[in-house]
Amino acid sequence: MAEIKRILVANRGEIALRAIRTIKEMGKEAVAVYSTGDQDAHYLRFADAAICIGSEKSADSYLNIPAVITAAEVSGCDAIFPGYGFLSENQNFVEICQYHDIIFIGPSVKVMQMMSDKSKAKQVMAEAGVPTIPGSDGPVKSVKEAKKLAEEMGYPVILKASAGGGGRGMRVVEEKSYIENAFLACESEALTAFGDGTLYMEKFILNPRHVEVQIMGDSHGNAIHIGERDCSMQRRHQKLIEESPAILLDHDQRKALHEAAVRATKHIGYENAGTFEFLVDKEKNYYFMEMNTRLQVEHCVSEEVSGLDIVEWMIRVAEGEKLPPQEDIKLAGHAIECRITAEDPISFLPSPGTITSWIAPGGKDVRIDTHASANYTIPTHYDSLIGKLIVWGQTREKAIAKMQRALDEFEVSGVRTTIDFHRKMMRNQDFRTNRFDTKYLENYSG
Ligand code: MV4
Repeated sequence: MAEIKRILVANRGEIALRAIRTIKEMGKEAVAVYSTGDQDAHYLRFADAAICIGSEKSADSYLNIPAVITAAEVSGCDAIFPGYGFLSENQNFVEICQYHDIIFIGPSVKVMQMMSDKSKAKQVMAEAGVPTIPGSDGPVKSVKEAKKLAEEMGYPVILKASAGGGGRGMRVVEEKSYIENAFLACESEALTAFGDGTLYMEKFILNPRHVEVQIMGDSHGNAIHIGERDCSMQRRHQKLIEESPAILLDHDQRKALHEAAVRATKHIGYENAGTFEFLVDKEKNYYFMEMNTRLQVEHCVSEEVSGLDIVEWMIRVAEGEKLPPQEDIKLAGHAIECRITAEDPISFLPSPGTITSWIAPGGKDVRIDTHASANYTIPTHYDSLIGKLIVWGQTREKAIAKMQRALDEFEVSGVRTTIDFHRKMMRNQDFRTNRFDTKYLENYSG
């Protein structure tokens, strides 16, 4: 048990603010870091100290390991909170933290490494008795091998880069005549993008749903789940709407999914917060897809249905505390999150600029996680997420009604935002009646 007193928040924007809030509530000190692009961000004032770590280019600041470590050292931090993106899944960074006696608030290098190799991760999950998508047993090493396997499995198949993930480095192959070109192109793209051309193959699941389970493990070997999230409403691998629970699952399917995720967490000795991503097919079969070894943007919907503060538990686990037992995690009601980005609500093209007015919704069970406000200029160097609107209701219908009401109150001028997209979606019959999958927004035109 090592009490953490001062935490460096190695991130920016809404997630930096989200972490600072919990750190302060825990009676600890928060040290923010910022790039020159974020020097006017108002959340920096909420931290106990703020240190400039470089220019607005991420590589010079938020991804600059020596700058981040130096900031932690000079400010006397005993731990680093990584958030999502940036250094959150950088194994080298975790090792360097260790070397400097700084606690990395996240999983061990060992499990990060295991899960970052997507082909290896699948094999480990199969070992743990978690269903995986039918496909190659490990990497596919040649065109010849790919042809033979695809023939046996039947088309369509999907080739995936072992070093990829999150939709990067994939190729769907519809039939035999495309396999050779697809394999060679996918291999060379993977080599360029990740420095590793290793590929594996799976049966291509048509129009799946994306369901993920929030898990946590502690240093005493305990593992719990905090329910699941449906993240099928996405566009070009960018999630737009997330909700918990995933209503497509019945009680028994949900229970089996949760148990598989907890089994997997224990099997790999996972410590801290993580997410197991699953594909769910038409017959409601679920298959492990990949694991995210970090806090995710959409963790808030799990917080709203469980009442837990996941960031608080990440810190407590890093201090060596035991997690509460599964029986104490009571999931209730329905939570929905709409991601608000500075993008055109129809084309989804970035809409940079200054927010001239910002009227945010409120009321019971309405949560807004944002670093934006009136007069805020959105820096162009980072992603376009300017906030998350999260609501809770006793039922999905009530949550949708609340989200609709909250979105109708939300007024942002100066930049275009996805608020209008979400307004339409809350009224969309397919969304309301749960008739959508991960392909839905590809064919959607408003
Ligand atoms: C698949 C698939 C269908 N079949 N694998 C996309 C993200 C990456 N984690 C894996 N992805 C997919 N893998 C098999 N065997 C379809 C996708 C996929 C997808 C998955 C989840 C959410 C949105 C998606 C959008 C397109 C493709």
